[in-house]
Amino acid sequence: MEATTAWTLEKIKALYNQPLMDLVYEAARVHREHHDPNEVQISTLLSIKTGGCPEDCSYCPQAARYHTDIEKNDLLSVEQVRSAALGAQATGSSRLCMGAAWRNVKDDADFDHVLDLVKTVYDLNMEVCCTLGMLSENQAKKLANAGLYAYNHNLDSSEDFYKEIISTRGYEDRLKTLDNARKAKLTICSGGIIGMGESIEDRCQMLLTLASLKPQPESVPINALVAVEGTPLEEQKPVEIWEMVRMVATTRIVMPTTTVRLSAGRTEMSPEGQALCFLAGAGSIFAGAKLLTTPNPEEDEDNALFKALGLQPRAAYAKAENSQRPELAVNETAASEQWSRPGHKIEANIKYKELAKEKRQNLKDEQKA
Ligand code: SAM
Ligand code: DTB
Ligand code: SF4
Repeated sequence: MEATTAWTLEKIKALYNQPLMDLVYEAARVHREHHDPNEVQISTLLSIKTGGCPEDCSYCPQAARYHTDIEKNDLLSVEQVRSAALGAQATGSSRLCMGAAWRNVKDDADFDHVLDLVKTVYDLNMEVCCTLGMLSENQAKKLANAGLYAYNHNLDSSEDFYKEIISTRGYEDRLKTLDNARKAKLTICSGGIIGMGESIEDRCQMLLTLASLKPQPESVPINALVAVEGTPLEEQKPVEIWEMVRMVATTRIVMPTTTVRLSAGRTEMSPEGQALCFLAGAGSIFAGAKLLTTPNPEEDEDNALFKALGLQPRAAYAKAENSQRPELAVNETAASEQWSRPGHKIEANIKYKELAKEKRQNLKDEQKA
């Protein structure tokens, strides 16, 4: 099935609800048509400004109005970010996603500082992603010029259910920000959370909205709710692995070229459960012992899993041909050859980064001309 399929809610629900083996088989087939099934993109999250957020997202430990046990932090310095990025890169991450507990981006000194942070990570030849809340087209352009590659802004659920979990902003605001990011030619990372009490229909409706974006998002994170004490959703039961597999597989089928990211909630998943998600089309994870404020599997655990499954890390910019910035793409075959020797990933990454740097320099020169 092509990315151009006209999906409807009924079609997506039928996919989601079919016998699991049929669903996984179909998803794995689509995955192999568009992606290397033995490759995983590793992304590291870094909270650059933690806690104290004015919004009321019911799931979020960083909302100021809930009493959660998190350590609040002002914006991290350039040096703190550079050192975190280098650490992430040395362990195989090709992307750094910087998150701020903001409702929206403001045109102030803090935003100028974030632009410096983006430049810093870009100069390390990593894909740079930010998640900073709502932003204008002009702000998106400034981020793109600083070297931002992707903007993460989740729809979280269906428009109907969204009203139940957040009252301080609307679904339209989310869509508007995605549009602003698109206008700045950023790639889009947008997905959602399951396990908040939403129905299967809500999940499928969210997938329909994402799949109807033109073009579809380059990456879609699927989070399982981390029920944090002190938030209104603290009592939610953990999501069953079968729900996660169904959500990943359905996402895979309705957005065939997208990278589906297994996001929050992996600490509750067994290695076998995660393997089933990779089979069903997940092609990326967030690595590192911490997500933004909550725990994530340790690096050793993930490495053991990748080794057991024979998964290789994906190099930075290897999927740029699927994005709005095809000029950044580096030959994928060359990339996978470089990554094909286990134990040589850092050396390979250096060679690969040289290629990517050259491409980006060309792009900058073109922009100046
Ligand atoms: N403030 C910005 C925003 O809301 O867009 C960026 C940071 S916010 C923490 C990024 C995303 O993290 C949210 O959209 C949500 O999908 C996810 N998230 C937050 N808390 C979560 C939780 N407890 N469990 C799962 N996902 C969560
Ligand atoms: C996404 O979809 N999940 C990540 C990232 N995008 C920003 C965030 C997960 C946060 C989980 C709760 C926490 O650690 O605070
Ligand atoms: Fe703020 Fe983002 Fe958390 Fe909502 S999800 S409370 S906007 S940090």
